[in-house]
Amino acid sequence: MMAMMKLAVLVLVCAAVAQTRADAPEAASSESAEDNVVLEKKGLISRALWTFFGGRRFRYFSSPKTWDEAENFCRSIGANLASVKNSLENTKLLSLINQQKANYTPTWIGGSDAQKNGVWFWSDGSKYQYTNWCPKEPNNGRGQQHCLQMSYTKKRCWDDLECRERRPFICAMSRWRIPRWRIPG
Ligand SMILES: [Ca+2]
Ligand SMILES: [Ca+2]
Repeated sequence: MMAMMKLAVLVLVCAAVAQTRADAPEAASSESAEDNVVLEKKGLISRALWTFFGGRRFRYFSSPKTWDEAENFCRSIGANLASVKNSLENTKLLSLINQQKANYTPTWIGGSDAQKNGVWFWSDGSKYQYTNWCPKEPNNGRGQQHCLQMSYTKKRCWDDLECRERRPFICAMSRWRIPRWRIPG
């Protein structure tokens, strides 16, 4: 009899745990669904507006910003300025730029050597490996060029440029996250 009661208690406890586990994700998702609606209204996180390839989503934003402003903007929607892992990705990003602007306008991506000149990193923390620098770039012009623009010159290669210059930019997100922080106006 005692054994039966213990078993019954155990079953109840298990059921309660299972119920709690089932509730938790639901509560979280309904909360983020509200954020989702706000963001979607602003057209920022509608999946249709992002291009999926190589396990990430990419989007070109045409309004020119400084590199820092662009990176902050990307972060505010759960992304970073795009890193580029290989030549295929580089080509895909160029086609994104060209879809929006027929003339392959120079565009910020996430490379920077602002911390130590000549030591480049990606703002999303991924490994800096593939490069597509233009001939004689990066030249750190006037000792002040620490941010990476792509689609530079007719060769559509990479150049280092003063970070305060304003360029369109490409954000990339590795996972589809629902941002919970404030969206920039
Ligand atoms: Ca530099
Ligand atoms: Ca340069």
